[in-house]
Amino acid sequence: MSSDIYQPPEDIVSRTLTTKDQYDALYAQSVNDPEGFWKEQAKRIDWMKEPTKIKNTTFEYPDVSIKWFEDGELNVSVNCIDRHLKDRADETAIIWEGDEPDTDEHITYAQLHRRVCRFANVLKELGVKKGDRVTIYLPMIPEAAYAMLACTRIGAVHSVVFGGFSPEALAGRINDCDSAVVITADEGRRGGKTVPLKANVDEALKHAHGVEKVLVVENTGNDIKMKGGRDVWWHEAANGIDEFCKPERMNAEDPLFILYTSGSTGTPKGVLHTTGGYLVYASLTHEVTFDYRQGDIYWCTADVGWVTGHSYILYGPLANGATTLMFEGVPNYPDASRFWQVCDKHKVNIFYTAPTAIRALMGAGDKYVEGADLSSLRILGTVGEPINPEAWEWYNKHVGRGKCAIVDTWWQTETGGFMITPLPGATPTKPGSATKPFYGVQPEILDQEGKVQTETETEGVLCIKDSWPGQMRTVYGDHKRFVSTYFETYKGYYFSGDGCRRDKDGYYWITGRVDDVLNVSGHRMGTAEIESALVAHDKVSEAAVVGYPHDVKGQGVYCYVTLMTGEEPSDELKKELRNWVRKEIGPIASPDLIQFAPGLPKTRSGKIMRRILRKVAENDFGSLGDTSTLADPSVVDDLIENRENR
Ligand code: 6R9
Repeated sequence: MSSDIYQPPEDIVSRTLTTKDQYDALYAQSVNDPEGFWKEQAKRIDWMKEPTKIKNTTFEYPDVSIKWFEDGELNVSVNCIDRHLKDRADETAIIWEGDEPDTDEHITYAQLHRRVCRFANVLKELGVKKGDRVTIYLPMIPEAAYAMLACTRIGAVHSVVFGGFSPEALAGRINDCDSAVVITADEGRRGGKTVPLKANVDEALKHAHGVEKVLVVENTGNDIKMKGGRDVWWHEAANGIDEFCKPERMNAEDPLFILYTSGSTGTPKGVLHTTGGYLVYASLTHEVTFDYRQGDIYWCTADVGWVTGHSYILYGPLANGATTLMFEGVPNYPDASRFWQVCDKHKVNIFYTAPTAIRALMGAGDKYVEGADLSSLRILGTVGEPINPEAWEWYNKHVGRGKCAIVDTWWQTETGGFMITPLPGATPTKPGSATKPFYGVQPEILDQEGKVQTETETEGVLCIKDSWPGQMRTVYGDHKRFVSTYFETYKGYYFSGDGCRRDKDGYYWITGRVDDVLNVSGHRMGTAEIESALVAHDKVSEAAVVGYPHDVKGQGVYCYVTLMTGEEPSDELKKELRNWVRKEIGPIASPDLIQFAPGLPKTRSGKIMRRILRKVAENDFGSLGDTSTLADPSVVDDLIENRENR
């Protein structure tokens, strides 16, 4: 734990939205009088019908129910676009920066309005109605934003699937939410390579039978196959279509989007967010945590396929009338100076990225960042995993040049927006700590038995005591799973799945997942998903997957694989299995290390003892703990002897 404390930079304090005193007062109000606090905050968005009921929530097991602003009516696209037209029609809503350094586009709010309306009208022509689910499998091009906003315009529920997911993963997500329409592009571009998105959709649709229409955006222009009657080119469908689309009146609790995320068991869960509470929360957290000022150029480097892209590329910033930068490329293409060149090119004021990117760029050498000016930067954010103090210090010194505020924002797909984070002008920071709770958020640390830890300085699992408006409402189609995943183990609390330490100053330090979820380069994946991909290979009889510390990715994927009788271990087969997992799930789940193990450590009841597998993967043999309950303790020696070396 780093003991350094950094005071908010003078320049920021002198003109901040939120001073320390204001934070203290508002935080106190937000937890003492949530009704009053959120009634006031709800005014930041435009309602077609103002809510009179503010909060109606209970974490009481098993009757968990979460409703915010439940009699309010609104439309998200109106809040993100139309309401800015009066004053800011010709200001830039989206700066798009392409994969190649010489490609970019500025899209004004007026243009965004026309394009989203046209997109919405095309969806209507394809038969999409309020409440229908639409799967979006697009690269980071402006059409991804148009498609998402178009869904909100007509009340359709989008499910964005990250373009790096495989056809199999895509098919599972299409089927789970019953999408009849998929929006994709011919191909994507990333780091100078193309991604065969349409071909992946074709492959996925062999296993997803409910899809009637595929809307295809022409992006690279390379040849692809179009299936008659099913596939429709966006530019053909949009030809001559009306440039106005009347926004649908939505209830605050109508579903807004589904986003699939990994848990410790089974298939990914469809996290469902609803309309009113989510938008209030995304817009408030964006403004306050980034100390956002009208006119700022704001860049979040995430992909819209993740929640960070939803809340902090699209909905939060656009609801606030910001200029949001959307980047198609990757941090190290053409070289490791790309991020910094983009910051200089567009005079970015607020920059938000992931620790894994910071570590990778730090590893590439200081010369890439030293050549950049970066004087426009004021606020730097990080998200996705705990940031190690070395990376924090490097970010502060080399990117922030010691004059920026750093906000380490802890939150989850499930929380919709920031939960624990510093505020730039209010919170002294400590490298590696997400610091203090956001308004309305009451973190509690519980021990394994579920006892709330009352001392300030403590460690345990991180739970949240009461609801906040951005909270997910259910797992799509499986409310029981929602209740059992988040509210069963620690009754009366939302259980985050993260471990956490609180220091003597009341600062929170997230220590990582306490369940079987890996965080590889800030991407969440369940060990169970990778295991089921491995055992689906016909040479594999059994597999167990754990994480191990990785310098750049945070965690790496370590796979123990038992082969079918008669199969010979080989480097060739390792390669085959690696490619297999990439094909089954996607490149982000690619195994880093594969160890062939004749047997896995199991209890007599047949449960794999992951604790031991983790220790071996971590190279920590000294503390294997009690192995006497194993059915065959000798397998452990074999595991240690044949450990994969990094
Ligand atoms: C937004 C997002 C959520 C998990 C979460 C935690 C980890 C995210 C973090 C962090 C430490 C931070 N996490 N931000 N850990 N410090 N600032 O990443 O959502 O993909 O659902 O992942 O990521 O473990 O539980 P999601």
